[in-house]
Amino acid sequence: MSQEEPVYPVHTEIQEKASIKSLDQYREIYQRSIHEPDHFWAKYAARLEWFYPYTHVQQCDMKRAVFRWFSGGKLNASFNCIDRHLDKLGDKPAIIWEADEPGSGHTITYSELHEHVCRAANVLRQFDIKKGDRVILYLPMIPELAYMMLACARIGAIHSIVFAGFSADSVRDRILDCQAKMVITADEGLRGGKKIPLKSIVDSALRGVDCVKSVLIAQRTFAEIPLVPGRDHLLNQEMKRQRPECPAEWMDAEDPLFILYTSGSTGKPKGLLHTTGGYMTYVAATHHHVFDYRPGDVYFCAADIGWITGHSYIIYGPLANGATTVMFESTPLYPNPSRYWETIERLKVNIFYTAPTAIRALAREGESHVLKHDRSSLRVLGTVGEPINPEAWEWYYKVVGESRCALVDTWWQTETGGIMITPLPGVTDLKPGSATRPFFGIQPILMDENAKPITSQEATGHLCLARPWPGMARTIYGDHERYVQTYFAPYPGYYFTGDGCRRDKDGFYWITGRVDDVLNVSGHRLGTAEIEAAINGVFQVAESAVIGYPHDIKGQGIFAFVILNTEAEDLSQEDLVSAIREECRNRIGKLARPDKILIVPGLPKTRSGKIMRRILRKIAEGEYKNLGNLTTLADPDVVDFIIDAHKTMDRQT
Ligand code: 7RM
Repeated sequence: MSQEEPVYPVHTEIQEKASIKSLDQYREIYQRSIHEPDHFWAKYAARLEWFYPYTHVQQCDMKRAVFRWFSGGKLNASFNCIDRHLDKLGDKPAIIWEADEPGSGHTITYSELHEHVCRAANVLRQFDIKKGDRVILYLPMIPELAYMMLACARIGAIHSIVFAGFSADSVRDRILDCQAKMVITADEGLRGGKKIPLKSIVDSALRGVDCVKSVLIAQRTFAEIPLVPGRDHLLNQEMKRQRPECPAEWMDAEDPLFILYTSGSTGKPKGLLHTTGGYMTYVAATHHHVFDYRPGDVYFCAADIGWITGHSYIIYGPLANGATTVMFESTPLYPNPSRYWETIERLKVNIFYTAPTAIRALAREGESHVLKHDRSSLRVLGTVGEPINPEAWEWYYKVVGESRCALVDTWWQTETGGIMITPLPGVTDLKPGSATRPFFGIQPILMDENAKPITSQEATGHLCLARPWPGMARTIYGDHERYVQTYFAPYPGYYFTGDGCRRDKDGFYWITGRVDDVLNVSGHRLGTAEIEAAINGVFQVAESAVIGYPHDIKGQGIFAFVILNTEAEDLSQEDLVSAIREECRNRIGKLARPDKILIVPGLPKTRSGKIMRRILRKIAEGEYKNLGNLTTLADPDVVDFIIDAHKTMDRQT
């Protein structure tokens, strides 16, 4: 018996003015995008300004994992985000910087953005940054981050942004992996009233590193910071000295735009490489249709630019479309749980995009914080990063959106560059918890256990994509073989997403979560192997196994099962737990600290030594029976020991 889910129909007022106005129109365009992809994507590429035309729309081969879009064509991402809007939109706000203290930020018009980015680009040149050089940006959510991204793009340097919550070790790993020549940081970050010593973290990260020749420092708090002579320079002083003009480099469509690191199923993060023409075409098209962006709208994506969501939907997509984009430095709870709604009221935000984890955290605080503020400007709400549970969806839709806004649950990945499965505001009837239907040109396929595409409408399987799209990452920087192995080897001829998925009788897609060893904690990707490596770095630890378990706010919490060294049990349980959490924080970052740590005498392993995580996941959920077939375990008794330990832990907490 299939249970009837509630369906929320499209709002006619939104539909009337939307760029795509009906399901029939969507279907017609979708069919064309699949049958004549070159014609379809050429139309969207034409929305950008090109310095020189491309020769082929695409030269792609899913079997060999070779992808080229619009190659031969020349363009510049920074020019497309700024210069081409100057005639008509020079005085229009490009970025509204919403600083940590409510209302203390400022607005940057397109002309001002042009001036800042040109000066910043000239600073990069002054420090010998050339086309193709890698620049690490380790910055908080301040305008300088936007300036430096666009400045890199302007001169053809490749930026790699490292989220400002990552540790010195993580920064160092990324610097070394891409052999960065420059690091740009700030004296301190400021978030929710708390300071983060970014410059000092960079100093630690750079110990023993010789590829980095210079460090530029933006001043956010004007804290006293020591400068290394010859290496460190204050960004602001350097920008002042430069001319406010800088020609945009002609980049090939397939020249790299940026590298962004993300976690995979091994201990080493992958540097996904995105290129210029296809990426820009894709983020501009999706930003326009998915958010039903209309000229004059104030658009607010609350993500951090350190993640792909911020790259594509705070900076490149919105600015390519000449939008006003809000850059938010603070947190949903600072100074109180009204922050988003107060900001939306003050800035008259029309489109708001955030993560399910934030919605759950705010729903818990009660609706009074929302109702206090006028949200009548809102038209479209969005979510991204993880599956949204129907309860949180309904709260967002009804309480925040007053049941009159469209709600787009957008599924996509760092690898995809832009939104892939999503409702469209004027098109899609909504079912809470479903990302609904594919965007134009995207063909989802569900695979069965035998690696065969499932042809029936209703199905559950591993989510693959059957066709290339312009926004896809082209490689893993410095490790093309890993790119091929991770994404194209599991299902030859298809891109494998790493997600599980269900398709219902209406053709709606429901993402069920990762099927590999990647966790999604508050919408952030973390590899279990990365966390295990950090835990194993604690002297007393012999071995560990990390799994995700359902968590009310974070979506997934981190559960670590830890075996101790027999000769090293000289720490109290409490000290050991804090040592492990501290190590995770130091090696990766705060977000990698386990929520639960359980010391166990052994782990459930097969005779070949593979940890059976399925058993650990059940025990973590308090499911001690129905653990499945245990006969393949090397030592079945270990399961009872772990269950006993877990029972004791549950009694204590
Ligand atoms: C944009 C982003 C990607 C992983 C992906 C999924 C999960 C993202 C949704 C979602 C269900 C969604 N990039 N995911 N969006 N799951 N519904 N709307 O988050 O590279 O950091 O993560 O996130 O598992 O594979 S990411």
